[in-house]
Amino acid sequence: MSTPSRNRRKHGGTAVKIVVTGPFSAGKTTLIRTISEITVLSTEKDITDNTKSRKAETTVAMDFGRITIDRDLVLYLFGTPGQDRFDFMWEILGEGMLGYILLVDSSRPDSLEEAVGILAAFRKMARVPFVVALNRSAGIDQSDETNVRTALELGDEIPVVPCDATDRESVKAVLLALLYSVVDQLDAAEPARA
Ligand SMILES: Nc1nc2c(ncn2[C@@H]2O[C@H](COP(=O)(O)OP(=O)(O)OP(=O)(O)O)[C@@H](O)[C@H]2O)c(=O)[nH]1
Ligand SMILES: [Mg+2]
Repeated sequence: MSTPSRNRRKHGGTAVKIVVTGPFSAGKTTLIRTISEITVLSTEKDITDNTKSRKAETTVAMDFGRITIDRDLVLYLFGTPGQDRFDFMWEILGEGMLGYILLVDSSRPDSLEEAVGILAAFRKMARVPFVVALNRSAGIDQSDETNVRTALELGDEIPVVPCDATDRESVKAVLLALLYSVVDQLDAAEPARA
């Protein structure tokens, strides 16, 4: 990946790109709509194939939202399509990202299975920090988390966090977990001088 993940903006602040990816119907569009301060630009289209029984619309290109943290930092959120027939968008959307959220529907075992291939593609594409967010996770316990860690082959340094994509505070906590991971990686790369 050649594009720098942090871009200086005109007024001197920094804009960073964060990608929200994950399986079909995990809640990616919902998460971005919950937290974005601008109306999310979404590319939802009616579903016509056999996944129609699960939901009426799906993301075919991307979702785009924005969060201003303060005058020095703006986050741009890009949501990927979940259906693998649109997987060519992953690389396009991943270009220059600071980090990503892998959102999994923890109430559906097939969501975790789909997530394995998506994470493999993202890890191959970019060595940037990521967090795994377990949507609809009310009631999950330690053994569920262990199951996710095993299936996705996650090291201890990768946060696995609960998520309710419809709840602002919950989505904020997921984003913060990602931002802390970014800071940790920067600290590891550039240890503070004594
Ligand atoms: N109860 C509950 N419903 C949710 C949550 N997140 C998403 N949903 C619902 O689940 C369905 C799928 O959510 P989307 O946000 O469209 O999922 P997506 O990952 O963008 O789906 P694709 O773009 O098709 O891959 C929608 O009907 C949402 O309203 C959640 O945290 N809790
Ligand atoms: Mg979507």
